[in-house]
Amino acid sequence: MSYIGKAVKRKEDKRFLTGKGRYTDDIVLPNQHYAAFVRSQVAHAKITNIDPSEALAQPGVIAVYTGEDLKADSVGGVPCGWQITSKDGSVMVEPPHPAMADGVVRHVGDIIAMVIATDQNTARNAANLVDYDMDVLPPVPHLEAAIAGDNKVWDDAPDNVCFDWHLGEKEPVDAAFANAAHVVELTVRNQRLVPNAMEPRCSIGHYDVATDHTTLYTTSQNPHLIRLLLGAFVLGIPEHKLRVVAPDVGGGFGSKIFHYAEEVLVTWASRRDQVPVKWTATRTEAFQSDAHGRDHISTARMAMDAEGHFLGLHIQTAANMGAYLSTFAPAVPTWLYGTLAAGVYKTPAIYVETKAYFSHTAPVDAYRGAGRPEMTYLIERLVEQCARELNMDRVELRRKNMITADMFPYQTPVALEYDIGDFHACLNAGLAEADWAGFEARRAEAASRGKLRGIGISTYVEACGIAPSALVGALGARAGLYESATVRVHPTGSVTVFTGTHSHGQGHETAFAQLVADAFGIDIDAVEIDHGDTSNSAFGMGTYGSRSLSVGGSAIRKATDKIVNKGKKIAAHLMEADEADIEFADGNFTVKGTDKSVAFGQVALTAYVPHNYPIEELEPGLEESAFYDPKNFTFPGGTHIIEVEVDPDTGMLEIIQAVVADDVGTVVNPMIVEGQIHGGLAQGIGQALFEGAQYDDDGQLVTSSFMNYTMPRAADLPFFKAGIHVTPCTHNPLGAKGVGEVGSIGVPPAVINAVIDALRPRGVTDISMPATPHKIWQALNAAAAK
Ligand code: MCN
Repeated sequence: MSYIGKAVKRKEDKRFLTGKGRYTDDIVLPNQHYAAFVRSQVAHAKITNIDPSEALAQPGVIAVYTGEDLKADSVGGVPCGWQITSKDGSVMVEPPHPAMADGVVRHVGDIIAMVIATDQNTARNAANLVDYDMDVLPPVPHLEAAIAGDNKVWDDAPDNVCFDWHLGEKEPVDAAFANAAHVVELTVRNQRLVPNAMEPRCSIGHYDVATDHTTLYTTSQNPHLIRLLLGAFVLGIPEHKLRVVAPDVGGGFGSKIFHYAEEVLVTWASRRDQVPVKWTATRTEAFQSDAHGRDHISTARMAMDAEGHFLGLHIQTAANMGAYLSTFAPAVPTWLYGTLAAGVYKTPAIYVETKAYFSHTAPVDAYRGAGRPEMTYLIERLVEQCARELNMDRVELRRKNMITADMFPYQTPVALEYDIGDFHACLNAGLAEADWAGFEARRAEAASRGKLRGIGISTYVEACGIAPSALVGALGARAGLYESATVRVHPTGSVTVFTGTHSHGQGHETAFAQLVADAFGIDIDAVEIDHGDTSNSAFGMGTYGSRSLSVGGSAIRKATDKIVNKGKKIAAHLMEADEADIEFADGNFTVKGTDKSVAFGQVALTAYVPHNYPIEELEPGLEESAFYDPKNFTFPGGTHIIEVEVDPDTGMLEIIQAVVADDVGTVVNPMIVEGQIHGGLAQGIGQALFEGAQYDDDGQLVTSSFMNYTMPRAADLPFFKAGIHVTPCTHNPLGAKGVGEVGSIGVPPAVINAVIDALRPRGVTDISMPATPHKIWQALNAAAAK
């Protein structure tokens, strides 16, 4: 029986659903101490004095540390993992990022001091007793202020500009605009979001003086990378003396990829005080110090001929980086964004410019989709606007400009080569499922009840499965992006797989087990997936960019292939046959054309009990490792259609229908794939209708709790219809593309296009995210007043 394509129930859910998950916060080490941080309440200030005496006098407090102590111990800053080169050839401005403030605080939540105490309450209470004086300085509280440049964040960045990057060729785009019959322009904001995993970040540093080994338990999506950065760049601990463990992590959504100051501080303090030191974020700390997502303002201009064929596209974006450069932040508004400017269209000339700015706000980095939602939102809003201004049917305009199935592999003008896809098939499937043709009747029926009904579409492609090391290296990545796997077949035929990816909700313990059970023809319960501990897996680049199946799964496939090849040698020996005549299928090694066969389990036992075994030719044991570095990204794509109904008296909005027709390549587990799409959809709808982080003009984060930052709730979300159209990826052995982010990428423009479609009869032609009931109500009233 093949396990590929089967909706196997998730193995990991037993422990999660019975409350038996083991999260970092569940870990209690002997003599564990606790850290609490004194965080800046203002956006920008010079610290003139810190007086820890009252905090230090509290029973149970063993230390209070500041940036001075880090400096005295030569602790390195938190490094950035990606370097961007500007148009003029200069490298980005890369300011220092001390783990605790070096005398100046640069955003609300920046760390001023750390208290270590015997229990959590004592540490938190004592943190409130650390006295400090500050000279408050003028802040750069948001992107607009950063662009205006009246105040600055870093002396090295006089106009607050971190880099000024471009992609594509300007001349052909200028020529396209010179020859255009129509030009349509649109400016949109992709608002700042707070990732908000249910489980806040948590880290425990543990230095063992007896062995001189240091362990960091942490809520990370990529423990190996944390070990590399923390060991080599920040604390100077050799990798063989440093172990990073990321057990059950809870939600990540990107926010737990990055190397955070708190990880540095608990590890450093544990080594210094020789006690385990634990910190768990409060929700407010999470709002203030988790890396945020998005925060772009973009203008896009499309040049078209008289029939609406796209001739040229020019995109200019301002991106907020926050006060410091988080681990992958510079990659987000550049290579993860600009490279998708073609979308699903044949636009022949594209030029993308991105200026990144510093501001006195929390650092911004990858959040589910990272760069791809921003670009998809921009293009799909612009295409909709093109259809409106040219008075053309919005589906027909898309069809006319869409890359056709016979054009793959398709080289875009913005660096990427899409290997395969069928955008028209997804479009047709989506339209049929959504009964697009019947919509006007539904609109009329809603109108008869006094409601405004709208339908919106987005057709998208994204690049994930990051990525070829050679390519990302050329683009500025300071790490490779391969993946590793070790497959250990035990003597009795059961299997443990060590992977460098990390599962925090994506179901790898099931889907990867399906791959292995399928490869060996064994029961899925005989396979266990181990992840998240640098002591176990050879190396790994973790989980993000929807890479785990296509890259990590492919590494597993390479390793299982090696095992099967070795198994053939053992089987040939056991059956006294020529190795070339051995075939392997359904768990049995067979001599071609005969009924002679040995089972996988027998071969495993023979490998470990090597009596009568050709020791000279074959090592005992049955374990193989493999590294897989992909040749290209994978390119999921599809069509998302959202239908909404608005109550014009209140602005309240209901999503009536959500249809997604996605192509994620060969599907390993359709139930997990649907779950991933649903999760992404929830976050996409959250961005479109509810969420948004706001700093006021003083740089205060006014949305710093669930009282004022609206998360989507189950009742806000529709049931959805998912159709899958498969074009298998051409360059990985599984044919799989990524699925983890498609919902958050394709959905926001479909929602906003639907909202505008609903409100257009009342004269509303634009609305920004999040389209809250209040904003909708205001837009309707403003249009009525015109
Ligand atoms: N899968 C499949 N067939 C495919 C593609 C994927 O069966 N053709 C399965 C995979 O085997 C895996 C899951 O779907 O079990 C997701 O695979 P993939 O698309 O490779 O994505 P990753 O596992 O690398 O997950 C990362 C992605 C990202 S980038 C974010 S952000 C995100 C997401 O996954 N964060 C999540 N999904 C999340 N889900 C949960 N519950 N929590 C998060 O923090």
